[in-house]
Amino acid sequence: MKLRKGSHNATGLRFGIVVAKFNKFVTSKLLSSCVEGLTRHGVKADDIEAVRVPGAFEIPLVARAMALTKRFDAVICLGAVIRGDTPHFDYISAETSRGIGRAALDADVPIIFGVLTTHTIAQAIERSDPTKFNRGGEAAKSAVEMADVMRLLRAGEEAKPSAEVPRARGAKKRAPRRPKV
Ligand code: INI
Repeated sequence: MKLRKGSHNATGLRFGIVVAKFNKFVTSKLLSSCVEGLTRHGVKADDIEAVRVPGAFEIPLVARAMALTKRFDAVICLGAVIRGDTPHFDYISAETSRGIGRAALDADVPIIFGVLTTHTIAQAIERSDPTKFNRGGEAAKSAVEMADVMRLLRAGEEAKPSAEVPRARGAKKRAPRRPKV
């Protein structure tokens, strides 16, 4: 069995970040922990590009556009959707998570869901606290791992000759091609 695992060394990899301005008192902390996390994994400041959007709802479109440029090994989405008294939270959080998932599949690039969806402001503050478990730092770690997993898989695709793919049972071995003269 071959076990493919992404490493946590991201030297030379490039990352895009999309961060929502809504609930900035939370998202600014997510952003700083995310950048710090990437840097700790060896990413250079010049290899990180961040784009601000009004709110979480706008994240998927921009994340998709960034990923489609193919300039980034992974794109990280940061935001904070906090429940209020109306159903607004449900619409924004559902659309944001669905859109981010779809964007990753459309662009074929890892897009990381670093968007907090919390019942209370206190929960959002706790999850963005740089001294505790912080979603921004966690998103950076996931991005580095996913970028490396995809790099490994793609390198494998290029390197693996078709003969290594097991033949279906009963399939005949192909005669070698005669060289053209
Ligand atoms: N955007 C957020 O990022 N978080 C929220 O909690 C939020 N709430 O609760 O309204 C929010 N709304 C704005 C939304 O994301 C869009 O920016 C807006 O609807 C314009 O499209």
